[in-house]
Amino acid sequence: MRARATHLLTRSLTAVSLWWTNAVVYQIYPRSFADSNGDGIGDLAGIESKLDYLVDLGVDVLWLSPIYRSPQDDNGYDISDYRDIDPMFGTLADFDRLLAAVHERGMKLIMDLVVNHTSDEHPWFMESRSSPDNPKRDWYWWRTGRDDGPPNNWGSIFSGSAWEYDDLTGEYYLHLFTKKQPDLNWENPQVRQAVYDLMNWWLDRGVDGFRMDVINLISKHATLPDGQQAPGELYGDGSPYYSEGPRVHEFLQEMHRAVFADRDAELLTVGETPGVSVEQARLYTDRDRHELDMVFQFEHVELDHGLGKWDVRSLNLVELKENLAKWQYGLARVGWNSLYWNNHDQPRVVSRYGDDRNYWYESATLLATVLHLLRGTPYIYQGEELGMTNYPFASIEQFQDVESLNYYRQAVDGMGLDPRLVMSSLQAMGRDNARTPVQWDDSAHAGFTTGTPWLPVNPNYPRINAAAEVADPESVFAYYRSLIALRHADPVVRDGDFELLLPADPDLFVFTRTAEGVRLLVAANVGDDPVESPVDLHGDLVITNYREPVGQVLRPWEVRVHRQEVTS
Ligand code: TEU
Ligand code: CA
Repeated sequence: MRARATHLLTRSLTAVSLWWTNAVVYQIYPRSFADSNGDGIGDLAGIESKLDYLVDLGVDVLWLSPIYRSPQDDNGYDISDYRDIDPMFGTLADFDRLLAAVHERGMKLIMDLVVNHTSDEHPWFMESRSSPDNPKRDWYWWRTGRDDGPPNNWGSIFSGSAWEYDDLTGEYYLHLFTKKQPDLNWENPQVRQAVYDLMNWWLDRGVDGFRMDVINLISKHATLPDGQQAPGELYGDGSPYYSEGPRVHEFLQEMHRAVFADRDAELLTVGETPGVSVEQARLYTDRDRHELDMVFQFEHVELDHGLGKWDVRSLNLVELKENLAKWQYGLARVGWNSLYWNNHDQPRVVSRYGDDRNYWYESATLLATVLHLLRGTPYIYQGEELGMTNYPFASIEQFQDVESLNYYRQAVDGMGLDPRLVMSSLQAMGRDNARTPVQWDDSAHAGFTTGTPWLPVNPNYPRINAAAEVADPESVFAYYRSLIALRHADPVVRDGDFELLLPADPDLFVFTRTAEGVRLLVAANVGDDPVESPVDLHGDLVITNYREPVGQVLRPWEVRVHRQEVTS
């Protein structure tokens, strides 16, 4: 009897203290969300004007992509002042007003913490580069060259070398991303303390936590050795020496002590950890290690990568099911999953893994259902709840994202690839697909701005827009609202044990969630042909994306969730 009582107590403590296990997070990319002053760029006042829309959707937490002062080389992921708002978004007073309005509505707000690197226009870097004996020289990774070239062969994640020569002092500095994003040296305790101070500054201001940008890259192997360089490759792969580095867990536990341990507010931390494995994710999210609440892993959004992001191949459903199940089983007892298809770096999932031409509504809602019925915390990216699609890019001139432009130059000019081939990769996978303005209504520029949007609005906005969908009980928006309500109402959605059925079936994604004598059966037909379900589809129909079920047949992109009593 005692064991059960302890178990129930633990579960109830879990339910209370880990509020975010039952929450849905909504990511806002501010520059593309809503423009209040007609300059064509989204801003804080624009966000504030849409809070009631988000309350109607039912989300619990808002994650804002960076709004700090920035030269915008990487759309704000290059920060030059962590304690100020970039004027294009507004002021600190605007932020305080937005935060109060979010809290008044019972929602929380987390900031995007980018501390693997700063902007090269941050005062810290300006001082560091000024002379080799500047007190902040060691706040970044400076090295002398080798054989008239960079200190090692690492390539930047955004193409080119990961090193930039600075003729002011005749040395190179490390930048895993653009040359305007120099990497901070986390080996230096002064750097770590400066980061903890700015985190405390924002928490003292009332924010409810952080999404932490590439937080698994902050610990480098201090000797910075060359990486493997395949024949024909322009650069070596340094990731074994900067990803999941030797001190990353030490740093995160130190951060927890310095920033979170003594706070009784209900906070949320989610680390963006490209390349992380399930085993490593358990270390990051194990409650007993006091590091992070959850992490974003990337395996399920790299299943269509061939030799890399730009070598696009079609998705294999069996691989997807196997991968999602691995993460469900892997974090079932220790840690917690984040659940996402979309963000500001990924193409729109209805275009990528769905069918945005022939089964737009059905595939958008099927993908939403299979994700939101998994165990973990779902993240909705702005416009995903409307079924927004990739943009029909036709020429390189239409792209704005530095990652895409750098890749195009390196591929075409540096490697002599066919521009048409490179363009097809960018059209499928370019980050600008996720960054076109949110489509609010069918007025000019979809109601995003009264000016000229910084990036064109998708021409399908007359059909796909919030005004039309909020009013339509059979819209993608209405479906997302029902999924969120289901998560809030049904404890089995949060707690239920996951089991994958029919793992080898090439068309059906079928799994169950079981807890407290109840089983939810999720059955999805991921394709264009009707399929007779080999699993008996019985029990109360909880949610579905077709009007009426037809026996045991799942029609194209049909998904059903049945509730069953568990007798055994
Ligand atoms: O992205 C980190 C990351 O893994 C990128 O390589 C991203 O996944 C890639 O663009 C996908 O092809 C984070 C931010 O989310 C991204 O917007 C920033 O550009 C990057 O870090 C640098 O801050
Ligand atoms: Ca604006």
